[in-house]
Amino acid sequence: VARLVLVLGDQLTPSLSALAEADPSTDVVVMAEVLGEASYVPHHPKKIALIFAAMRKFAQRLRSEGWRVDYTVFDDPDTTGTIEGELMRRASDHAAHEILATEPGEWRLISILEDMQIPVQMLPDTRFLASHKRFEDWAEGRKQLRMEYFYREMRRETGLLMDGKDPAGGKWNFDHDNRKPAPDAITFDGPIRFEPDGTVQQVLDLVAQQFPDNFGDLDDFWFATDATQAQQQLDHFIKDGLAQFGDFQDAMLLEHRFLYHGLISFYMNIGLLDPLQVCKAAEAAYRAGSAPINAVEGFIRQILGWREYIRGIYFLQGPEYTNSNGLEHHRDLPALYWGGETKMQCLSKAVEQTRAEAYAHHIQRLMVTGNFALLAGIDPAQVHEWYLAVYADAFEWVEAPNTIGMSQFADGGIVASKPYVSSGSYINKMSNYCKTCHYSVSQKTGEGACPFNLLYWDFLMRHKERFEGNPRMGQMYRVWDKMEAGRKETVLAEAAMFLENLDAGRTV
Ligand code: FAD
Ligand code: DLZ
Ligand code: SF4
Repeated sequence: VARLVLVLGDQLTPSLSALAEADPSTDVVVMAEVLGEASYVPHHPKKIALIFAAMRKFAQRLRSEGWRVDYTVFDDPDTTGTIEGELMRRASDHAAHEILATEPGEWRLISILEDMQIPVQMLPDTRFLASHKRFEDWAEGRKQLRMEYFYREMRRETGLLMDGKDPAGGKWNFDHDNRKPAPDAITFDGPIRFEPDGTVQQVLDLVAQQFPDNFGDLDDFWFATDATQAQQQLDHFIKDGLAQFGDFQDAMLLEHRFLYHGLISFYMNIGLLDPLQVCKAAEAAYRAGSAPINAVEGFIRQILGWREYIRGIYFLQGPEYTNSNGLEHHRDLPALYWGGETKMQCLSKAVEQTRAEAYAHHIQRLMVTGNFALLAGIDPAQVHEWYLAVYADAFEWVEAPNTIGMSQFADGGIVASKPYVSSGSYINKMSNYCKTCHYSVSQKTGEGACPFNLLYWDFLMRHKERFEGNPRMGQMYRVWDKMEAGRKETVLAEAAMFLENLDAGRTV
């Protein structure tokens, strides 16, 4: 009797646990492009296209390897429109009474599978370096879940960048050498732009027709849509970008959307690249002398450390995590996040490139769009839905702890030990945005003052009780204390005026 094997749009890995458990001679793979998954947030059209195109190619690959794949295209006239509906339909076609699945990366889908009429055998997702049990064991009994300590254990366990018992280069973390301001010239050309083939073009036509109103441009689609192409992008980055990754990982430039970033999160997240192989490729570059330790350690830390840690937090915290609102922020997400006009150059550019590419790099997400949302007191659930919608690499297990936790501090400090807030000076230091901005970053108050400068103090004052005692923030409260009373009043009044304009939908 056939069993069904569910393969989701972000599970496109030949060694997927559900496939490994199944028998190609009797079991049937179920893959489905469905409205349910394509509309739980208004995904960027490029994200939908990436997933559908990669799903179609993965199904072809499975078929060529001897699997029977029952594949639902989005416009199938008989579609039920949901994963559970399609599983039931296929179960009745094949008289199947068992489903094999690999645990989805979202509580919503896990609970749907758990509630199915047909028994679902949910297998662990083994495409990660730390299992749930491994992370739980690490977290057990700790007062604070600091990524750095988890990362060191992962280094020891995997042997990545280890010289015997010691970390390669003599230190666990080389961040001290990283994070330089933007350079004048960029020598890495970013993503390989894969020309759409027949399959991709069909998907692009479909997405254009079915999702005409979603935020985001579909034209100029360059993503890799199979494992071979994804590997080419990785090789390209390791060869030409990695060496400078560390130095400029926090830099932002008007003219360069990609700088020295890997552009591989989407591929790892949907299963086209294996994170351990990515780390090994980076380590090989270090061992061969083609990339320095500060770059390679920094890069491996993002994947072996942050990516695994973030996933651990998502599953440790449970389904309610996305409702966290520890700072009680309730302002609606302003229209500028969806491309509404703004005079703030940094936000305008970050949103513009997000609309064009379904990509922004970490510091744009954290210190521009995230920082502004946090300073302005935006409802973290709305911020979370925005990030989940607009980035091609966004799946809840990785997006939510980054947004709710790291960026919005809404989880009360599980992921971040202090809120990632800054005035305009940080953005000015790391980018060239301010040079051509309507606002003046050096101006603290008055007509034309950078809004980040006002909102920064407003945030600190709103949450004085909570943060004044934080050792890493106390110094900023001392600066405020020393400020002249009249000036304090002006700052807070101007911040209030700015927020009033924002709420009223005026262009700010
Ligand atoms: P690089 O800069 O080249 O970094 C290499 C790899 O490290 C990335 O591909 C990624 O897999 C990993 N990585 C780096 N930082 C993180 C992190 N904080 N968490 C997890 N992995 C990390 N990343 C996602 O994959 N999906 C998301 O939905 C997502 N949402 C985010 C939301 C916010 C508010 C913030 C601040 C960060 C978010 N990130 C997310 C993390 C990070 O911004 C992206 O992983 C990175 O920008 C992807 O681009 P890249 O491949 O060029 O990365
Ligand atoms: C994101 C996404 C989209 C847009 N569409 C589909 C789809 O049609 N079919 C599918 O199987 N998966 C899709 N996905 C990915 C799922 O939403 C993802 O598996 C869950 O969010 C869990 O990470
Ligand atoms: Fe952003 Fe302020 Fe700089 Fe303008 S001046 S780009 S608003 S930080």
